[in-house]
Amino acid sequence: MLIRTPKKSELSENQVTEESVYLQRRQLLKGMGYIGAGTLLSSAMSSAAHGSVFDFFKEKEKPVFTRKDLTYSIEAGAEDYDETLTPEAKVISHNNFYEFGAQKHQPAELAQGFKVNPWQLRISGEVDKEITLDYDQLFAGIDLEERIYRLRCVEAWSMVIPWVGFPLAKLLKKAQPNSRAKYVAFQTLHDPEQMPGQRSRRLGGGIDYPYVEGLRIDEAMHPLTLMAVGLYGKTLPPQNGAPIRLVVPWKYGFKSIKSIVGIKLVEKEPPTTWNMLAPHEYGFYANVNPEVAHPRWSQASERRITTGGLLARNRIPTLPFNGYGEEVADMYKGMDLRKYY
Ligand SMILES: Nc1nc2c(c(=O)[nH]1)N[C@H]1C(S)=C(S)[C@@H](COP(=O)(O)O)O[C@H]1N2
Ligand SMILES: [Mo]
Repeated sequence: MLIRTPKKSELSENQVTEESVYLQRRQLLKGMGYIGAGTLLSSAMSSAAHGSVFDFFKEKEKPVFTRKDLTYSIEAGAEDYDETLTPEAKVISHNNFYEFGAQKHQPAELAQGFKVNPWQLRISGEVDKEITLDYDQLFAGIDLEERIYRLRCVEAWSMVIPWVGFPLAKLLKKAQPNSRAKYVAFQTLHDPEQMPGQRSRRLGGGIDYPYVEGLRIDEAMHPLTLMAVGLYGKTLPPQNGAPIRLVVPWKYGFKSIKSIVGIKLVEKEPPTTWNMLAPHEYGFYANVNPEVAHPRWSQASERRITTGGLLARNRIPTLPFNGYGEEVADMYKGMDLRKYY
């Protein structure tokens, strides 16, 4: 087990409980190889000391992955990841999800009533086969994997999160993109009744909703590009983008759009929310790049959120492509990354 666990003295009891339960499960998975997702999930849900946010799932929603035909595998490579995981309590309480408020603590509070079932995700545009997936079809026939990724927000903080999900490529291939499909556009749910930030410009940070994002087709098809339906071995909490969200680990966090209802294959570069809001500050590519400063702050280093609390402000250098350069840098060969920021 190469995952580094923080010293117990650095953690609150609550965090130790959650992480040790989680790490034990990983050990179990590693020993047994593949394991049924249902078994894993139900034992996790009863034994871990969840905060109140998980009452949402206990009471109102069944976990997404309880289907017996699914396998839940640890992606090769994740085991070698020598980083401290950000405690689950932090991952689910320090969020950017402006539809539920622009302050970090607001989504965990204001997203608790969020209904994710029924849900529909539609894949359309330049495809041979348009698809509409219902809540229980979101990963039909696709094995779930665990991927431990760094998440680097453009605001210069970062986390290390164990996601549960599958490569976006597997979903796109089902829709059979045609030769005109050069970009992929994504859209978050637009439901002002459920999302208070969409009713109030102040709460929603001045964004014109729905939140939209986009990738070039090669980025979308890259094996690191993930559709996440869970984290820490459990169903994705609403504040983290339930029931399904994108995770693009080499790009700034705002590319990783949450609670997706639409994926459209298109010919031209699609508009993206933060670029429309402040084009000189946020580009379409948004690859993590310590050498290109945000107009208002440096991107050379980041605050790694580990144990939380004011004393745990770990400043670490930011890596090009967030440390995933070996896998992704080739896609940007010959491009001026200062121009295409
Ligand atoms: N729909 C939507 N998706 C979003 C956002 C948002 O406000 N709305 N915030 C983004 C930003 S800035 C970041 S850093 C990540 C944060 O993901 P997390 O809360 O799961 O850590 O989500 C991204 N996806
Ligand atoms: Mo972010």
